[in-house]
Amino acid sequence: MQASEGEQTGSPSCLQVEIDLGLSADRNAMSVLTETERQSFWRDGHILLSSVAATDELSGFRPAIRDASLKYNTETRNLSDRDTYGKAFLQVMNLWRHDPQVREFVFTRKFAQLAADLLGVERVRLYHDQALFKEPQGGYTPWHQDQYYWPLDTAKTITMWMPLMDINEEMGMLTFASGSHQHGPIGSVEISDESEATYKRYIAAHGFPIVKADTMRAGDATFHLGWTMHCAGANRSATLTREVMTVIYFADGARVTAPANKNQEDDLAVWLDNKKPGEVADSYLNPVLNAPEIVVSSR
Ligand SMILES: O=C(O)CCC(=O)C(=O)O
Repeated sequence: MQASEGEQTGSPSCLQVEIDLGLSADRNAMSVLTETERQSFWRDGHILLSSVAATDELSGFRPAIRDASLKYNTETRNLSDRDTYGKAFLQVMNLWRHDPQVREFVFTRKFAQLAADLLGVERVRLYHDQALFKEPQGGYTPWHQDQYYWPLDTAKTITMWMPLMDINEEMGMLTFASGSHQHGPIGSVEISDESEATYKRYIAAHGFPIVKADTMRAGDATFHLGWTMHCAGANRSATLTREVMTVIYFADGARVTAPANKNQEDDLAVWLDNKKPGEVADSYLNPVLNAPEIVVSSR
């Protein structure tokens, strides 16, 4: 994301909230956010929270996530043979279905409760998880809006983006156009050179502040809404892979919409078990993750 990084205006600091949730602490529901934090999230469309996972416990999950993403990765081309999206990261999804330890991580109730508290809803469901490993010298992640991909009738969708290692700006920091979610769907374009150009133009025209952290510790996390425009820089490290795990949630009760594009058709089949438009998105692939007991039904 060289061009775009050049465009970024200094580094306005993300709102940083000091909380230590710790993976092994009480998994019962608890509200840890203030109204001010929730309001800033809805104003900006994103928030950075410190120590969402305790470092020592996260380090226990890191090898499982790394091993599973290597095992299930299907990208075999050299970086130089890939398009812009392909260069951005190795993307391996729904690892919770393959590995019990990764499932424990993805099903961490506190992550889901934070997502629910930020959205201001009682319960959230899983859309999918994804490991996003940006290889050494991996390319930038073009500007985009996630919800372009999601056939859901709610804007109450949220991604938790958590580095599994300490990262700095040189390794591909997630970068937000603050307030851009308030404009809803713009451009209807998938992640690509075209989305980079389209959203960059739009962001410049509307003067959204560009916000990213300089550094993040392992276990810190950002949360962003589905319509928040965002991108990430290239990984300029010659040796280090940027290891990030994400979990996407949506408000319980959301219904499936008729797919608006081919990507939504694919998402409907793969992440929502081909529910029909109008049906509640509550398939076995979409358990409620902040309930006292997480129920995963089989098909
Ligand atoms: O990790 C990245 O480079 C981009 C992540 C992203 O776009 C997302 O999680 O929505």
